[in-house]
Amino acid sequence: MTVSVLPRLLAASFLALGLVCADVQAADAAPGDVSFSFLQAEDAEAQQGTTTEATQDVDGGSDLTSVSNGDWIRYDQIQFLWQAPAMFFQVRIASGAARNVTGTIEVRIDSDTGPAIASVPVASTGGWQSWTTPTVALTRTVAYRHDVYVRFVSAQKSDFVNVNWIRFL
Ligand SMILES: [Ca+2]
Repeated sequence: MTVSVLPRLLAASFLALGLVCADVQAADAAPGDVSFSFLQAEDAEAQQGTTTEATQDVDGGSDLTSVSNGDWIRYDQIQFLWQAPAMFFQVRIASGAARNVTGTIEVRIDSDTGPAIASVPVASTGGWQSWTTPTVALTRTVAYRHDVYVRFVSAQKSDFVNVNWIRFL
């Protein structure tokens, strides 16, 4: 993973410097953000069922919390560069869920009813502020502009995950 992701990150960062300048460093997600920048979970354009709180993660700011089955967030018109189509989905998560509580983070583009292009299984990370960063391969590469839907799925009713940010690599 590291061997394949690193050159892509460098290439994507290089392209970004020329194409979008200071936008890449922006802390807040906004419509038209670039897919490999940090898309803050609390700054999604739309959401259902979630709230935000101050995070204890290393970069500070806020995280998305009170996340349970059926909740979702949406980002509008995210730019996936055609020069470096996204191959991976990365999400910064923490979970203090009980041992019998698990869930999945599902990613879709353009519609929230199509096939998921990424699925991240979630179980307790040891605490609601014990952060980890799983990375999964997309089922296909993604380029150009798309709305991004992130849906939270669980067979249990309990909250199962906190999310600080997402990005695509
Ligand atoms: Ca955040």
